[in-house]
Amino acid sequence: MYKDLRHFIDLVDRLGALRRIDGADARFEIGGITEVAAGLSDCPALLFDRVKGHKPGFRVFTNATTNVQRAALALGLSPNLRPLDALKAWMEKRKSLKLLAPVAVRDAAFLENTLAGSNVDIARFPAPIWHRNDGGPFIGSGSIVVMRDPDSGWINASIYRVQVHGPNRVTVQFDHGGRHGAIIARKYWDRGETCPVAVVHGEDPALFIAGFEYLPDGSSEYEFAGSIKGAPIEVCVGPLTGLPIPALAEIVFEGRLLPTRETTLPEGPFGEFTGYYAAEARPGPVMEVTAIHYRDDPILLGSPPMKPPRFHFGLPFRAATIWSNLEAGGVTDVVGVWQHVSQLMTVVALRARYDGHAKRAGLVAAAHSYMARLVVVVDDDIDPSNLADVMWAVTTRCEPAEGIDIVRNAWSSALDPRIPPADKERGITSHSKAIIDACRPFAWREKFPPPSAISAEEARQIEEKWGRQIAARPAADKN
Ligand SMILES: Cc1cc2nc3c(=O)[nH]c(=O)nc-3n(C[C@H](O)[C@H](O)[C@H](O)COP(=O)(O)O)c2cc1C
Ligand SMILES: [Mn+2]
Repeated sequence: MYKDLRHFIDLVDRLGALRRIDGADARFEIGGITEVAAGLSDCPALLFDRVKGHKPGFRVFTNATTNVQRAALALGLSPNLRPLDALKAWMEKRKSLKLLAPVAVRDAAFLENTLAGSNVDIARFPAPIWHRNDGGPFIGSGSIVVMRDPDSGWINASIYRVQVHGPNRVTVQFDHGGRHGAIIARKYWDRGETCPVAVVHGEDPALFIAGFEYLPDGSSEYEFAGSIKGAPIEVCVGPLTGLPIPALAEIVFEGRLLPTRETTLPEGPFGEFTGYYAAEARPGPVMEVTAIHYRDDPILLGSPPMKPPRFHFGLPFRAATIWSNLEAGGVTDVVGVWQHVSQLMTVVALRARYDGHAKRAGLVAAAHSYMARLVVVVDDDIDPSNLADVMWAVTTRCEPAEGIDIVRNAWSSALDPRIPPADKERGITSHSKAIIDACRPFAWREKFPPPSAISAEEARQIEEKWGRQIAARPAADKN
């Protein structure tokens, strides 16, 4: 298992999946190159150095986990698993994870360099303007924000975007008041205090994953990341905030989050994972950065939201959670769950055993599908990770007049581009979901026309025997 982000980058390099890019501009170019690379079928990871106007060695790493192989690597799974097998392996590993408390160490790599007081200057670091109409540079696109609950002492460390506003000022964006970071900050503010906070950039990939997971309040992302790795996260006390900070992190901001009653700055707009700008600039909570610590030749982990199907994670982690929810709820015979279009569509594959089984699965999956308007249930001969296969089932096994149900006022978000502006102004953040039953109708499934294609097993045998000849191109292919 990798030790930190640098080690992970080495492993990616050894897989042949790393591209080094020198001389790009943090203004639009790093974002543009990241987006183009993420659209390629092999979707390489990128390490930017010699960023225009910045010291050599001050680097940005993007597309860290955007394909199946690197998402598996970050989870400590074999990078050679096929997509659905990798997701299943994660679902099973996740179920059996034992939370591992972090361990305190005295010395931290991030303390190699410190800028404090009037020397704090965020502009030293190449913070990209990721998309053309963003409100400014975002140094935190995949960075974790660390806070301590003042009542219980619980440490929360999850991902919220961080926009740069000046040499020592950033904003932190909480999507809604239920975010753990928002709940904790409010407790300090309600007592008339500022909230101690650390923003950790260039964190361990296991922390990047943990920062995205929905964990119950009181449960620390540090513990979850430690359990992914099978070794506790090493933390060192931040000299200014007293917060425990991952010792091998690349860049650390320490400071205080100011009460929004007194101080805000316009946050956003920011290109979202739906492929749109969901909102204009809005007042956001301000962090005053009182110290910056960084390793020699620091690496910023950047993970800009991009137009689907590009997504931060090449394995749809939340499909693994839905799969577990189905099992925990007693829905048997689920053989796969996947999400397409950057989480905006959920597919469940199962072996239907009784009438209503598929709909039961569809309803549970819909309940847990954040922002997804489409939930599809398919038979077990369909690979849910293969969108072409899924659409074949939808177009041949589902009679729309019978097989599509609409659930209204269901879970979405203010980021949803299709909620009318007037509704959003009234506080509406829900939408409707179509549950598409694309399984063979249960009552006459035995009479359903049999598929004509060869089985997956036969296909593999043919591949083995004839594969080289199929793949060979004629030597004189002039067309
Ligand atoms: C790359 C990335 C960027 C994210 N940006 C934000 C953000 O700006 N604001 C937000 O509220 N959630 C954001 N999220 C989602 C949260 O990190 C995620 O829902 C997490 O579970 C919230 O943690 P919490 O339950 O501790 O609040 C982002 C997730 C990822 C992977
Ligand atoms: Mn949390």
